[in-house]
Amino acid sequence: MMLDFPLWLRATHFLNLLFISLLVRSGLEILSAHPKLYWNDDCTPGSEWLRLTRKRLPEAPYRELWTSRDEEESFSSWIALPGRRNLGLGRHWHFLADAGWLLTGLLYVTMLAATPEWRRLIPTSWSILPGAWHVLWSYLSLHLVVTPGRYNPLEQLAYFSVVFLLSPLAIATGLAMSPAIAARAPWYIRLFGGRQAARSLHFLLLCAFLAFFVVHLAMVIAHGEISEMALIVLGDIRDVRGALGLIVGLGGLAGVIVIHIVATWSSLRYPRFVQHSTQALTDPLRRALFGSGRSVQQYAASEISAYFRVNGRPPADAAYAAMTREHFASFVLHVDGLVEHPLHVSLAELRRWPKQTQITKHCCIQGWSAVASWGGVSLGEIIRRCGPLSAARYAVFYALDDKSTSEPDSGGPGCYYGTIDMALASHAQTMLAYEMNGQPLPVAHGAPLRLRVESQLGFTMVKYVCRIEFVNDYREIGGGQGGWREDHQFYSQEAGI
Ligand SMILES: Nc1nc2c(c(=O)[nH]1)N[C@H]1C(S)=C(S)[C@@H](COP(=O)(O)O)O[C@H]1N2
Ligand SMILES: [Mo]
Repeated sequence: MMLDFPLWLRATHFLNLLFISLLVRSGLEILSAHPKLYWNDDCTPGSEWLRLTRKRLPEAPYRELWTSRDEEESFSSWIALPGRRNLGLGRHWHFLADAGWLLTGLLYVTMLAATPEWRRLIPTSWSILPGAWHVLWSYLSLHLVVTPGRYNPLEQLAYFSVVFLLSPLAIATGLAMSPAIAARAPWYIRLFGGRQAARSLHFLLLCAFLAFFVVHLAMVIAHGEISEMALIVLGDIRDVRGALGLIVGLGGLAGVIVIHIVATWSSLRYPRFVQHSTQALTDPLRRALFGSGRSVQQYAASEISAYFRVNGRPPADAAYAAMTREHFASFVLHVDGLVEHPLHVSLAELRRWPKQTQITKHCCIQGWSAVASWGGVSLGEIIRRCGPLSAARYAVFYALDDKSTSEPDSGGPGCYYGTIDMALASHAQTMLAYEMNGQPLPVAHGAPLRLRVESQLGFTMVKYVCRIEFVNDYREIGGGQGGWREDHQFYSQEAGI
C-alpha cells in the first residue's frame, strides 16, 4: 500500500532525482578526462586500480612525447554530460548540479527535523540491524516484506544510509579534490588517505548511489506501487487525486529527461553560452568557498613523485629550440603593463634574486596529481620591483608555446596564456620556478620559467613564461575568458576546485 507523503517530501525526492542524475553524468565526463583511479597521489603510471581506457602509456624513452591529454577518453553523450571530451563543460554542470543538490538536501533535512517525518527515516533502536537482516533474508528467499504504513527495517536502514552516510561522504570527498582546500589544510585530504583516495572513494560512492537506485527501483516495482497507482487511476477514473499523482509523477520524469537532453544538446551546440550561463551561478559560489585559500604546503623530500606527468607540449618553433641549445642564455623575461617600472630580466639575473623553494602537490584539472619541489623567485619579489599601479587587478602570463604548432590537435590557435588576480599573485607560495627537484627546469615542464600557484588547478600554472603583463581587465586579451584553456576548452577562471 502507498505511504502518504507530504508535498515537500515528494518535491525534494523529485529534485534529488534531477540533480543526482546530472551529477552522475557530468561526473562521468570529468572521469573521462583521466579515466584512471589510484590510491596513491603520485599517480604512477601502471599503479591505477581502475582503468576505463585501452590506451597505454608508451614505455620510458618515449614518455616525453606523451602528455596527459593523450590519456583522455571520449565518453558517449548517452552516459556523460555533455560527452565527447568536454571536461570544461562537464565540470560546469557538475558544480551547478552540486549547488542545486545541496540546496535540496538542506531543505529536505530542515523539513525532516521540523516535522514528524523523521520518525519514518531515522532508526531509534539497534533492533533495526537484526530486523534488516531478517528482511534481507526474506527478500533473498524471494518473499516480499510488507509493513503497512511504514518502512520495513531494511528500507529504513537503506534510506537512512543514503541520506546521512553516502551523501555527506560524497560531499566530503568532493571537497577533498579542491587544490585550494588541500593547499590550505593538507591534513584534510590526509583524512581520506590523500587526494587520489578521495577521488577513488568519490567514484565508489557513485557506484553505491547507482546500486541503491537500481535496487530501490526494483523494489518499488516488485511491491507493485507503480502498477497499484496505475490500477487505481485507470480502474476508477473518479479517483482524481490518484490520477493527478500519476500525471505529476510521469510529467516529472519526462521533465528530468527533457532537462538532460537540453543540457547535452546546448553544451555541444552552444558551448560558450553554456559556459557563461553556468559560470554566472557557480563562479561566485566557488570564489566564496575556494577563492581565498593560501597555500601552506610543505611536503617532505621523501614524498617527491618519481614520475611527474606532462600536460602541454613544448614550443615547436626553431627559436625555442635554439634557446634550449644555449641553455636560455639569451632569454629575457618582460614585465610590463600597468607598472611603474617595466622589467627586462635575463635568467642569469633572476637566479641572483632571493631564491624560494617549496615542495607541493600539483593537481591537474583532469584528475592526476604529483609532488615536486620547485625553486625560483616569488612573484612578490617581482611585484616589489615593478610596482604595479593601483589600477592593476590581474597579472597575465604569456607563454612561448603556440598551440597551433606545439599541439595542433588541442583545439585552439594562439599562444598559451593564463591570468591570476592580484590576491593570488601575492600569495607567499606563488612563484616563477626555474628549478624542479633541484635541477634546472626541464623543457617538458616549462623551461626556462613556469608559474606556480599552489592553491589552484594545474592549468593556471603557465609554463614557458616569457612575459607578465599587469592589466585592469582581461576581456580584451586572447579570447577574453582569462586564459587559453578558458578560451578554447571552456574552463572557468575559478580554479580553486
Ligand atoms: N605554456 C603552457 N603552460 C601550461 C600548459 C600548456 O599547455 N602550456 N598546460 C597546463 C596544465 S593543464 C597543467 S596540468 C600543467 C602541467 O604541468 P607539467 O607539464 O609540468 O606537469 O601545466 C599548465 N601550464
Ligand atoms: Mo591540467
